[in-house]
Amino acid sequence: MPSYWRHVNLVLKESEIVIEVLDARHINETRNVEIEKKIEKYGKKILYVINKCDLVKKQDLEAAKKKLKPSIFISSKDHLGTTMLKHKILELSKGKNTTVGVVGYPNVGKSSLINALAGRGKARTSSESGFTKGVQKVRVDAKIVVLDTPGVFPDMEKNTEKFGKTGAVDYSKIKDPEISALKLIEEKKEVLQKHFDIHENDEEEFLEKLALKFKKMSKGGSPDIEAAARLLLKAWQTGKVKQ
Ligand SMILES: Nc1nc2c(ncn2[C@@H]2O[C@H](COP(=O)(O)OP(=O)(O)OP(=O)(O)O)[C@@H](O)[C@H]2O)c(=O)[nH]1
Ligand SMILES: [Mg+2]
Repeated sequence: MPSYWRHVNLVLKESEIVIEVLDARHINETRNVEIEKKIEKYGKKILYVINKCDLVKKQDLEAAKKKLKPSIFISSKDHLGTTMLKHKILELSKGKNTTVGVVGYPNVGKSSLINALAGRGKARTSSESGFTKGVQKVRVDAKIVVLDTPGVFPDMEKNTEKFGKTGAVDYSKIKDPEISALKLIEEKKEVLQKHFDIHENDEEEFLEKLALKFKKMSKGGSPDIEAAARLLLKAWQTGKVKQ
């Protein structure tokens, strides 16, 4: 078992409440069924926290609100929803001292959420996925201690398409970035067309036009599709594209 998983297992055992952080742009895709099963097995209370809400339209979140219970919507970046989150934790702990584990896919904003709760930079964050390596303990309130964990995805999962879209694998490191870039264009076409001001419906043509627009050319003088794909994933992963 990779050492990251060992950290996560330890945190699941130590915590009374477990927050699963999800990316508002990819709520279902960033759910980790393996972790959710373990939370249930250990009899811990789960709280879904949907982060990066500043990047999506409010109406897109309504369906998730009904499906995921209990859930809270926040933006760690804009410090929105964090007071509500603290109240929710205290409601679940019935006002007692409590330890809260924070788990989720790489790069969903676990460390940022902890900082937003603490009101200052206690947990280290980075736009690079896989940044948190071990467990960090942060007191965010007189009654609440939070445990940060490294991001993990299910062991069984080897899904390049999804890793690029969700930022689980960094845009600079991902192999075959075209695979996830093409999928992302298919799924978020209008948003990306608007963001890059490229009004092209065909996904491959879109990447070509993107390469031309940003002067990403390969040695032979043709559009460098791989470079364009990385550029697109970078903009998406670093939250430059608003929906
Ligand atoms: N737009 C936006 N970006 C956010 C938000 N929360 C976090 N981010 C950004 O997402 C990136 C990842 O944040 P981290 O807090 O390091 O994520 P993490 O889940 O701890 O990542 P790992 O430790 O690598 O698993 C950083 O670039 C953050 O600035 C948010 O609410 N809105
Ligand atoms: Mg982290």
